[in-house]
Amino acid sequence: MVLNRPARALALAALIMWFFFLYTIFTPSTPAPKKVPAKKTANDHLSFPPGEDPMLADFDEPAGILHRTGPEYAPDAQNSARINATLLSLVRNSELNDMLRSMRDLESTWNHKFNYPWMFFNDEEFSQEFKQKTQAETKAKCSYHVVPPEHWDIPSWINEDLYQESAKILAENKVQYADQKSYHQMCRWNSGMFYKHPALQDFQYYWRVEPKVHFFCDIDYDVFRFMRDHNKTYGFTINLFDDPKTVPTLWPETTRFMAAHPEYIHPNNAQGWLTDAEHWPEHTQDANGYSTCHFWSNFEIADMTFWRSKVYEDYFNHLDRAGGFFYERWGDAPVHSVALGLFEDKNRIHWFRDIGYQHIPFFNCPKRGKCKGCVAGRFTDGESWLNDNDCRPLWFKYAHMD
Ligand SMILES: Nc1nc2c(ncn2[C@@H]2O[C@H](COP(=O)(O)OP(=O)(O)O)[C@@H](O)[C@H]2O)c(=O)[nH]1
Ligand SMILES: [Mg+2]
Repeated sequence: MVLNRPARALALAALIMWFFFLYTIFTPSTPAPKKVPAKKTANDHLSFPPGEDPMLADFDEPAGILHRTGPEYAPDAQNSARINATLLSLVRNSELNDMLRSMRDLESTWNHKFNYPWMFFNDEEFSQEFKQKTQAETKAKCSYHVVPPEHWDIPSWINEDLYQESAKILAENKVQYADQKSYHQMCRWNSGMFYKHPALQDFQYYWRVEPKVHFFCDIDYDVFRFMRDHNKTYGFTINLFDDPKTVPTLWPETTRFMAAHPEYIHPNNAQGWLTDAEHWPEHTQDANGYSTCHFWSNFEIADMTFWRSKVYEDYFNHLDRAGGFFYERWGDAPVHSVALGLFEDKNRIHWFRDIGYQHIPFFNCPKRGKCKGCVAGRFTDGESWLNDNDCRPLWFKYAHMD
């Protein structure tokens, strides 16, 4: 059949409209999630596709109003601009020198401008030397607190024989710190106890600081006011995969809890990040459904209102009764992260990409003029397989980069 020119044009237009119709019907209305390269081998070190590492993009400070230093941030300011927030550190007397190093970095990059207080916690009394030398590092007020035994001691329902037996098996499986009782106690305290300390009752926000960490970049705004002004619950720098052998029943216990309390799950949660089985399938399988992705909690800037909520209290009590802080080696990082990923609005979690940070062996090192001492984009200075532990691509896929 031969068509004349107007008929051909008409047929062509109809064909184009038909394809357009098919395209609109079959294209999903929400954009496809960003592709994350699946990990295929243990030597696959590619965390981000080439050119997509956000740490190699220029970034200075978060957008919006930021509060700068001024007389109202002087240590003894009458009408202080500080909010009810503190720097917080659980530390041993024996770690004094490492604590001083952390303080020096944080004071010089940030706190000498804002003078937030330092609060030190310990399961025993701090020595005079510890008190004198830490106070000498800052113009801000330091205070020293002993953790009450009821927050630190191993709970009565933990069976000592079973703990010993489990610790032996974990140690045989090369789980780090498994046979160090105090490490389990520390993880439990950081998970569900620290914010109950009487000295913290009037505080809402904290910045957790460990001994022997580094801060590389000048931060010129009040990060606590940033948290409050932007309605943030939790701020992190590094997002990691965990060793599944430390948490084999954390996810099964969590699913049991969720089944009993479906109402606790936030509609805008980050469950996909917690359950991704594509990026590192063996890990998710070994951890019985948990990707093991977690915010690395040796750095935390957070609002304790979340930890003090009934939702989190119920969750922590459920986990505590299940015994995994002792029979396994549940860390406060996965516990905090699972709770945040399920029960909090993921938009209330903030990546502090501008804060250059290191806790051996990992870094968060941005490309900013205000950083010195770290290499932009470097994730680890340890062996190259450690790069596999970078879980940020998953957080960005299932949540966001803000
Ligand atoms: N006071 C006290 N602090 C502890 C104890 N165990 C760990 N910590 C602190 O808890 C934090 C984490 O411990 P760390 O040894 O750094 O563990 P890692 O970062 O997982 O290797 C650090 O701030 C330690 O100082 C303890 O038994 N007593
Ligand atoms: Mg540490």
